[in-house]
Amino acid sequence: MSTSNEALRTWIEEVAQLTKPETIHWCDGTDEEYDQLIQQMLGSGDLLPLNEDTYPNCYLHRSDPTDVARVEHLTFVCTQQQAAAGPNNNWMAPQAAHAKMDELFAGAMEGRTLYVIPYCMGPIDSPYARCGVELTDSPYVAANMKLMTRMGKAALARIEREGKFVRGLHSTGDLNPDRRFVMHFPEELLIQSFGSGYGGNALLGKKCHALRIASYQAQQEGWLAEHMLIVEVENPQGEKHYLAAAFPSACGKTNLAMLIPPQSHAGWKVRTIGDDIAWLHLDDEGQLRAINPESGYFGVVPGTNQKTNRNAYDMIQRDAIFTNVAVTKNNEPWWEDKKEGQPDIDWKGRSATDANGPAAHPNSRFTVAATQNPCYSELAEDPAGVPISAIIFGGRRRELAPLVYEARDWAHGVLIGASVASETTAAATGQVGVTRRDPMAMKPFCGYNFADYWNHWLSFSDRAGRLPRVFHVNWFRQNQDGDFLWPGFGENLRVLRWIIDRCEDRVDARSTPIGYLPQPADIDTDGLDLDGETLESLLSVDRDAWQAEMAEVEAYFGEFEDRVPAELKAQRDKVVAALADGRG
Ligand code: SAT
Ligand code: MN
Repeated sequence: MSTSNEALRTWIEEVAQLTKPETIHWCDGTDEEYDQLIQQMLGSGDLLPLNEDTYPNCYLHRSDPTDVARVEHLTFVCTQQQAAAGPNNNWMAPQAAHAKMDELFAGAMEGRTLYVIPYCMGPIDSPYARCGVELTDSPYVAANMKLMTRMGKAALARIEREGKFVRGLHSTGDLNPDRRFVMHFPEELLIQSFGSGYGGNALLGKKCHALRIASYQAQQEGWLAEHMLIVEVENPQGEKHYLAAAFPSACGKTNLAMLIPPQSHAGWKVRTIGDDIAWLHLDDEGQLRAINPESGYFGVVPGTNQKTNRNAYDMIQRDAIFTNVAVTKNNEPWWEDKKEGQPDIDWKGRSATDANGPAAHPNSRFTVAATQNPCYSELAEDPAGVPISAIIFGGRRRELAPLVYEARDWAHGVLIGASVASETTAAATGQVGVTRRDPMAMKPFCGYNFADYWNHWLSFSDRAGRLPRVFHVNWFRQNQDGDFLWPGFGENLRVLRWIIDRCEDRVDARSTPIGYLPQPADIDTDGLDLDGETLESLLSVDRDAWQAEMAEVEAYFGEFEDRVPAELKAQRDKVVAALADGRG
């Protein structure tokens, strides 16, 4: 294979000259090619077979123990002006970054195969989709890209038609953490990643392209690239709503996107459009529409069981790649809270009985094609996307944030999104469980200055006909003993119902300084083991704690100095004033 696109041809030649691969393989995206990649990795030991009877076509990949999560401290946005990247990104001057990366990539693919992976993010015929090409020496990346994106011939044809594409260069390198970098050059639509074979560091279509580079493109072109799931909720009368929700990594986006209605909710249907990323565009009528740029899921495995997420549990019984899980004596994949079997060998390949700590890595992952999801929505392939009724922000907060509340209007919603904070998880290297600001759950993923990004969000109120309503949820509120107050999982549908009822103007709400909260009676708790007092505390607003929160938000905004939009500050001041005088 080759290409009629000269820019692509020249780039591949340049990369080949620099990295010196033994051969070049053009990925065509066929199932036969996928099978060959798997066979080859089984031969090299990159993949281990799992029980063929109980887990057909499932494989285990063990990444290097130092390479198990995204590396935010080694991730850079390299714009000409440092201010364009903003305090929310590590920055390096493009020239310096290029020099550093050229040195690392020199000869890096000697004796290896260079895979050329043309891919399309979004339905192949969607005007909202965007293409890219990843060049990598990792067959694991090639196989994962086949599951996660529309990869191969059709994508290449679109690139040749359009001429424009994002370039991504990746090499696993020697996995030395001191020689590991994920560099983004938004102005050149270029990504370069060296020294990691793991998930978001290496599958460049995902966080690097579909979020960091795409957020930059979106600002220029007038749309939004967001860290959001997209879910379809259908009530027993057949009324459908599409919701987009942003939570930080490993806070349950995949679970919410695949929610199974509890028994108390017969007749309700929930279907998944996407579980991690949404691209949002205004259509000609001013309606915000969402596509999922991905075609597969790279989900957290631990905690997945028949009760917490039966859809996910079922869809990873076949045709899945597992990364860093443990295995049982029977050679089945095992993870904490699987509620089935016992670990024999841990994620590092050691006897699980000798290991202290979890047998599966807390950030171990599955990769599967989205079509394997029992509640997959065909609309994930609709070139026009789905109309969004509500945008939901959320974080992991032990205290403070109520179960659910609604913004007064779009601009207030932007404040709510910009103030999102969450306790950190194992999805990124670093300390777990510390609270950090994570605006729109985009802290690790916004490819430009957050202040400009908030401004871009605010600009939608001038352009859209009917904007979605904005909400905030918190499934993670705890009491003093550390017990969760809300049951979560399928029961979260009860909260989505309130959100939908608000969108349809079917329920009123309590006006509070932080926004609209449900009247307790409007959250259906029938059949839940949840007393009135607990519900009250789930829906309470502690004014002192919120004053402190707003002071923190002000200090956080201060990091962005005078670039912070005046409208955003005005929204914050309004909340502070309302808290102070007790107004609603
Ligand atoms: O970025 S990854 O793809 O490794 C997973 C995540 O953090 O959501
Ligand atoms: Mn994510």
